[in-house]
Amino acid sequence: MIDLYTWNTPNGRKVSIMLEELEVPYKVHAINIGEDEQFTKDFLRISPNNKIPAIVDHETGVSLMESGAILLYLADKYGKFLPNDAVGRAKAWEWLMWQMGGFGPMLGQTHHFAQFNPGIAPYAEERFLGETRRLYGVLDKQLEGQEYIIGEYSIVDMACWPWASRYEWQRIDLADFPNVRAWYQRLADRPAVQRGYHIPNHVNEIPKG
Ligand SMILES: N[C@@H](CCC(=O)N[C@@H](CS)C(=O)NCC(=O)O)C(=O)O
Repeated sequence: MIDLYTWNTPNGRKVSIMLEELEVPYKVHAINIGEDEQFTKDFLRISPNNKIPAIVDHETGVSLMESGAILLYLADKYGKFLPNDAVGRAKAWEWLMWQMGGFGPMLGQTHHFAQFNPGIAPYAEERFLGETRRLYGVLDKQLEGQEYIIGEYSIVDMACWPWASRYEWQRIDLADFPNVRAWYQRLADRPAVQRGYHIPNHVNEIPKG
């Protein structure tokens, strides 16, 4: 059994989507980051950086933070959603690193400055809205002529999609990025993505794109 510590955010949803895709049993522990539950002593023992998501896999005894590391661990453990060959795996790592270093942190800053605190820091708003738009352009180009980010459906799609599902907060019209829009809707149609999106709570419908 795997314990999943999470909240309804893009980083949390990456892991609940993966666990739903894998169809393995797991127990959800809601960590309400709006109520600072990520700072409790008990949670700190599991997630030393005080952030969700985190897992404890009781079968192997491992406790993990960082969504990218968790996705790689689960993909390796169950032998799914990651290519087997060296080049295929390198492409997966490349785009997973792109998500973890760009299409996540930059979009998160856009949420803070443009969605939650508009007008307070115009430079930051302009910078992160611009960077967000640029990153959508990069993703659109990568998806040209293929259904999934590295060709086959993988943890990379699961890592990027929850961030794209906040396109409204990022002032992105997916119509401007047709390949991203088709990919976004393709994933939104997957039952596992739909189930994973609503973990730990159902807070809103999945944006249609
Ligand atoms: N690099 C980390 C980032 C995790 C992260 O930023 N989690 C957010 C929610 S999406 C969080 O726990 N925020 C609470 C806080 O910053 O105090 C990952 O990918 O797991």
